[in-house]
Amino acid sequence: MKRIGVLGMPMDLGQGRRGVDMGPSAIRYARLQAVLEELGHEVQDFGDVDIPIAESLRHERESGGLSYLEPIRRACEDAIRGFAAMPDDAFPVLLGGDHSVAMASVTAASRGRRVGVVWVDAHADFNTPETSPSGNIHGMPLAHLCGLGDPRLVNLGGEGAKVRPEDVVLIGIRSLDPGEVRLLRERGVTVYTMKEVDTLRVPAIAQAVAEKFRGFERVHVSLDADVLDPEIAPGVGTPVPGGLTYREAHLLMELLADTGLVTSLDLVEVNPILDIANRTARIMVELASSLLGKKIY
Ligand code: 4U7
Ligand code: MN
Ligand code: MN
Ligand code: MN
Repeated sequence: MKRIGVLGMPMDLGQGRRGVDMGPSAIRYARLQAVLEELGHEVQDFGDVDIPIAESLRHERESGGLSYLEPIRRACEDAIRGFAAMPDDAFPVLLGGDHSVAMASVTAASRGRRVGVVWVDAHADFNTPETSPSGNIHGMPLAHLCGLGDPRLVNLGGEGAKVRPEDVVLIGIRSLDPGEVRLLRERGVTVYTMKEVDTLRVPAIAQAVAEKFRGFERVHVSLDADVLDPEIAPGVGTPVPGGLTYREAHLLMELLADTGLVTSLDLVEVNPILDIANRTARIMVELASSLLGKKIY
């Protein structure tokens, strides 16, 4: 039994398409709390962090090539305080919102300690303001967590990097910008693209993750809905064909659960406006239940 703390960040300022701010509602509507309680967990929902709507922020749109940097930074600081209000033994689950919100959850997970990060995504989110082709902060959270990029984001929740690049594993990758490729190689991040998913298969990758993070007190899983194939998860703003199948995604979560190492989770990038009958939110809830110990037999 885990004590699960849910926090919503209805954030859409990190990217250009409206609707992803409704992700937390869609995931709750897909019965996240009930599903996790049925597994025997105690679940407390801490509600949503207050996030201003884009229309009210026209004056803060641009900041050195980055869209909405200041309001995103403020929301992340608020969320970090929200996580700090959870009990010490809680397993935090963050509901996004676009992926910029992971700067808050991973910072909260680290709290000065070493944290392993499993970033399950079609994208690496390893752009800096210099390498980003879009200026969208949802393409940059992992780089900033590793200490690269704009100091206002790097120093969220405290000075400096929160994660060592060598403590990051990316899974499901199939869309990288040229600057990201260079930075990922230079910093020694472990990258399992879809090619590795196809050739090594999920069990070997999960095994490698377990070995890499053995002995870690903190392992954070950041699950971007666009890692799934858009055929099964259409409700995302940046779909890329050729993603994880339904079973590959579940198996990955089941095997990560078996490691017993995971201590926090993000469910991000669900965009209900682009979805079909809340399908994407429902899969994300199912995946959360696999990661949190659902057993068939
Ligand atoms: B997501 C992109 F250019 N790399 O930086 C960018 F392709 O959180 C996409 O993974 C980022 O959904 C996608 O804007 C961010 C683009
Ligand atoms: Mn992402
Ligand atoms: Mn993505
Ligand atoms: Mn996306």
